[in-house]
Amino acid sequence: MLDQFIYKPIHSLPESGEIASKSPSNIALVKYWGKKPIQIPTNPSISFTLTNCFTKTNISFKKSENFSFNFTVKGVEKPSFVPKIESFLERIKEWCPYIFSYQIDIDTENTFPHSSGIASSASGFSALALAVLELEQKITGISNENKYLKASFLSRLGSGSASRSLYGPAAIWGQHKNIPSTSDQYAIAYHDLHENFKNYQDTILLIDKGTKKVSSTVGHELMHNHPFSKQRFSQASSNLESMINVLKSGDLHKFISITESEALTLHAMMMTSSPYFILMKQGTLAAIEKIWSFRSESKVPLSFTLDAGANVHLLYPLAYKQQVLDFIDNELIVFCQNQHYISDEVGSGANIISASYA
Ligand code: 2P0
Repeated sequence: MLDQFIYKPIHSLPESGEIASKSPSNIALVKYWGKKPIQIPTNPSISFTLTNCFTKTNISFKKSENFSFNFTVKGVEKPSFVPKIESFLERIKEWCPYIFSYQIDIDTENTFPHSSGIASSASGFSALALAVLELEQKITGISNENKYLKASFLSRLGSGSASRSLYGPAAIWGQHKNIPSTSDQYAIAYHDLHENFKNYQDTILLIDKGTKKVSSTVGHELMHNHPFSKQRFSQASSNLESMINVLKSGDLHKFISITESEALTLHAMMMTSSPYFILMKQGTLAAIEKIWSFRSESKVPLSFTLDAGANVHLLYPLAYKQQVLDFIDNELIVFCQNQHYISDEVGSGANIISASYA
């Protein structure tokens, strides 16, 4: 099944070059929570790809007898990120041996504030993987379709949710017996969106900007021997199927109920694991209650979802944007640290900004 990702050079390696890529973050509607080695999900997931929260990555490379890499964020060295990138490069070595013929400088930049509580691993690894695949395309002439598929496969080896960031407007990762072409190895694009979901909005309330209390690695591990894991994995599979029907039909009522149930279930899993965690803050709960009252009074189809943290993602159709922004300013902003929230919307995935070779 992975034969399609085997490296088959037909041209010689460029002496040097520079590639810039960008890739957005994504927000899961049906959540990935639990994995097996190496980065194989224990249930399938689907996410909306975002637009404004993205990582821009620049790689410049020069042929060298000895492989080395240097990692910077906006030109400043970040030693704390190096081990993760090192292990990523080690994992992709058998699939992309050519990178070890170079000395590589990787510089990266996020549009969302670092330590805003928004994970940069999804956008970061997918931007890096796509830049690497751009070089591979130069050497092998693979198709654009395979370039994105392999970039998704490599991204997964860096961070599971990163596999979904390559494509918009939505992406499915993880094998599902009733959904053709799905795979545990990589994500596939999902395009069949009803008009209601075109340009769907995601406004992110930054309730707690601190670093995550539970790393995703630890979080996924909590699903091993979890008393409810079996039920959870089968629930996620069935929610994915229902969600796809909803995305096609435009049933906003059902969208709200699946999305919110998924968010609360993710947190319920963490509250019932051993050890247990509560990642919501008081502001998270207060915001959820306000959202429910607002929805019931205004009939605006506003829903929320959560990542593995305290921040609240508000999801709603573009047509209600002003009404929701007024609601945020009047009632929700008090729960945001430094009154900070991020306005985002569904987007089209990762792309190459520039590439030059010598
Ligand atoms: C998701 N999350 O589906 C779920 C929902 C957070 C909550 O995937 O260990 O950073 O790098 O594979 O992808 C966050 O976990 O985990 C995540 P790794 P990742 O988006």
